[in-house]
Amino acid sequence: MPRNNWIQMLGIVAVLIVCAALIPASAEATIIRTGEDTTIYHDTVLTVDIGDTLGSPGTGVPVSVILDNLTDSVQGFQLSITLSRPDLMVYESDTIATTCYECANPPVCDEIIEEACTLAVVPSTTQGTLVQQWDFTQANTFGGLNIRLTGIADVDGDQYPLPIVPFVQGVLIKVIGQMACEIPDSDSDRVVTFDINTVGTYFSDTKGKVIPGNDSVYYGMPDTTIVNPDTTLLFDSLVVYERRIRIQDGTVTVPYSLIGDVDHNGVFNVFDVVYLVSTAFRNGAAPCPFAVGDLNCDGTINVFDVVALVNHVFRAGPQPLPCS
Ligand SMILES: [Ca+2]
Ligand SMILES: [Ca+2]
Ligand SMILES: [Ca+2]
Repeated sequence: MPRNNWIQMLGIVAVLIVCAALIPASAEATIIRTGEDTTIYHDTVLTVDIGDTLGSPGTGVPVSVILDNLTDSVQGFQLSITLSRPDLMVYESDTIATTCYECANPPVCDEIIEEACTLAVVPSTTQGTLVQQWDFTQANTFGGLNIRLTGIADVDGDQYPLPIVPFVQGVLIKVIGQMACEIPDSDSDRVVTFDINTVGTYFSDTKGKVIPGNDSVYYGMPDTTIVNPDTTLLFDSLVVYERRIRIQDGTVTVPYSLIGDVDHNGVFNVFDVVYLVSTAFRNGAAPCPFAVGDLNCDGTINVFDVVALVNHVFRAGPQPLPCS
């Protein structure tokens, strides 16, 4: 080969080396998909958990709805719940005239419309909850078994109170379960289920958008293997992350009664005697169920039942037993 050709060749090689140095390494990376399977992972952005509590006959038991919002600020909510056992839990709701709030342009609630309406209101409390300061919260019932819990942080537009910011876990609202009185111990199925309906359950952010919104699904490619550094990226599969709300239903279980423990606190003491004296001599309300106060099993509550209870509480007499 002539000398000039050598110089020419060396020049070309030098230019190639310079060019290679100028090209970013990533420009040469190739992406190889080795699998076609699509894996769907659920990325929980908010959880609602009603939890499990005990409710003695005749009592009002606070049922807490626990909220854990992981990504979005919560400015409003609606929970639709169905109760499973009208024989164990009844809502003595009050019908009241009140103000209802509607979203003007759903799904973006840039304006809230106020209107007069009549509601059957279920006992509930926001005391000590995340929504204690909210402008509007309410629990309503439709036919006793279906209840709806609603709340809007700021109705009057004064930017107060602030929404529930992410990572603040706590009680959203407490609905008071009104336990039936006559739940005899012979009833073996003693569980009321609080079943949250996904249709009719919403959480909204500060712009009135539903959480999670339409932009809720995103795609990712984990399981990445770098086969040849800076050149080839290998993906096993396409992975889809779906943002979602996780909902945990709750229960209220009716504990079995102790005959004579008329206030259902698990111990026999002077307060049970006072309760029973009130029933026997002062037209006070009968215990729930009636049988826990009828210690001698004669179908009435009178001085003999009080004597039997006093005998057990103060004189180490035998513990009253269920009627056989
Ligand atoms: Ca306000
Ligand atoms: Ca007691
Ligand atoms: Ca009796």
